[in-house]
Amino acid sequence: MTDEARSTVSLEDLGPGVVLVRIDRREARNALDIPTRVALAAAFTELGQDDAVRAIVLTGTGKAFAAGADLKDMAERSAAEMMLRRSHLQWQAIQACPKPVIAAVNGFALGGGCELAMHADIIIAGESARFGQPEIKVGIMPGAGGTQRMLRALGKFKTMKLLLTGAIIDAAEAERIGLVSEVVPDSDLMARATALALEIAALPPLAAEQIKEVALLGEDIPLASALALERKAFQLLFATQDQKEGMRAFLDKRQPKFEGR
Ligand code: CO8
Repeated sequence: MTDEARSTVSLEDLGPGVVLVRIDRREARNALDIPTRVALAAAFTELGQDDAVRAIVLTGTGKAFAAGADLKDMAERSAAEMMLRRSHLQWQAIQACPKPVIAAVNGFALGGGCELAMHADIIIAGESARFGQPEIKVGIMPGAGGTQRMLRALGKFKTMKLLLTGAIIDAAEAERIGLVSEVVPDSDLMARATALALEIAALPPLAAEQIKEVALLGEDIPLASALALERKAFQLLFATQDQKEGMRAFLDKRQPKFEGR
């Protein structure tokens, strides 16, 4: 990660196996400019390869989780300039992270910010969080997976209403329609996201990675293939020491000690 990028994305240890990724461009409501996106991609690539990391919490700073792509930086760009940014490669780095990711949404998650939250596996929202894909209001459309991830998460009719109106919804509504996993008081947000991450981090990490990979890949392939993928991954976990330890500990009526092997 470059020094410039480090200034908007920082990493912090939250306890055994858990790392916090924090975006801090608070003066721009954490708008995702290029250095920030490059830094996020680098962070997720680095953490995804680190065996000691078992769960990641992603949050913003101040009033926003992230207010979307940086409109100041995009307003006068040509289509060719946008293509040459190849920003899908940065998003892919987050999508490809094999570790469980929890988004702790602390405020506005709009446009690319809502899309960033939807890259996570679990979304915990503070009660003052706001979600939306307002791109249509500035003459564009979601470009980081919003049309597809939201459709898969919410179904057609909730998604199309949000995409076509650009409406911004509150955390309670987001929970009601299935866009977030859980809503908590703002003051409890980081404690709840951290506790959940620590809970997951204490579980067998190879099982967690297989669950994530199979659930996400399986969503887009025919059911019979997805079930076969699930079966193979299930069988593969019998090659791990953690499977032996988990089942023996249950039978011995003791706490398991998982090693991630
Ligand atoms: N880009 C650049 N600057 C921003 C952005 C943004 N998305 N959002 C806020 N800012 C800046 C403001 O310009 C302002 O700067 P300045 O002090 O220099 O005037 C500062 O942040 C504070 O903003 P506000 O005064 O507006 O703060 P409020 O608390 O009153 O309002 C809002 C916060 C509601 C978040 C408001 O700022 C807002 O509506 N922002 C724009 C939201 C938006 O339209 N997002 C979608 C952008 S398009 C997009 O994301 C496309 C994604 C495509 C692919 C993904 C690529 C990353």
